[in-house]
Amino acid sequence: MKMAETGTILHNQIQYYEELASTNLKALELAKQGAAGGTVVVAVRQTAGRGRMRRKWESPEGKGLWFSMILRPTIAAEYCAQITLLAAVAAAQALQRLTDKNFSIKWPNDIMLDGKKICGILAEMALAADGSIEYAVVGIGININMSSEDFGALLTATSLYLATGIEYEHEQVLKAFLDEFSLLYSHWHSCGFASIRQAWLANSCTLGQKVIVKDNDTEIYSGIAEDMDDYGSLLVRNAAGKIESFDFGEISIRSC
Ligand code: BT5
Repeated sequence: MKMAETGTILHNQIQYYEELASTNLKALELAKQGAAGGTVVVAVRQTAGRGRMRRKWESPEGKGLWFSMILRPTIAAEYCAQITLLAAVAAAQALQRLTDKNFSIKWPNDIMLDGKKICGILAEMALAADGSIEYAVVGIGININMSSEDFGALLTATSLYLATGIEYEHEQVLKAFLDEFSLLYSHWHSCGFASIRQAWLANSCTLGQKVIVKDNDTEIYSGIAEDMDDYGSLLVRNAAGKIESFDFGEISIRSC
């Protein structure tokens, strides 16, 4: 794997906004205009926070950390899914350091605590003509001070406050994440995916679980999640013993 970017995420390249439709949209716009790799866009509130497949991401004012990073790795598009996995490991490790709680990763992009989602990741890429990644935007939502009332009907979510009773500062959580991500990103740059894979496996709640693989909400495969291959694809063994690998779509897991 070859990457030109040094892998350093600069803490002084953070742009703060009171309100944005979506930090991912803003970061994509800035990246298109030539913003440097390492730029981080943070919003106090998002009016149209996005999940995958046009899902909504609840991002009320001041209750969580809603931000996106612009990355400019020189990397073949086949490796792009690894960026989400890397960000998931960074988020799980940063939150563990901050709180001493055990967070787990649900493939590919959810950070879970006690079976509930506390953080979601949305990576979006623009490809260059030669098929490499021109830039990537990695958007991350971490629920910090949301209460049960803030979640309303969203019963599958939790926050740092609900889990610990402590009101964490947004700055503190952002710094913890960027410290962790910077290290992993530069390690990935120089040494490849192997150790990120190990860290992902160590933090995963997906392996050994019965999973249903869906593409655009349509079930396409089911079985036991057995392993992650060297590229970051999930290996799933079905009832007939056949193993398929998945690096796209989404996984729905019965218990995590
Ligand atoms: C994700 O999508 O989990 C990616 C979320 C990424 C959000 C960040 S915030 C900063 C940046 N700017 C953006 O516009 N987005 C990124 P997905 O796996 O599709 O999960 C979406 C689902 O999570 C929804 O359909 C809800 O069920 C659930 N959900 C929505 N808001 C949530 C929240 N605050 N906490 C936990 N779960 C939530």
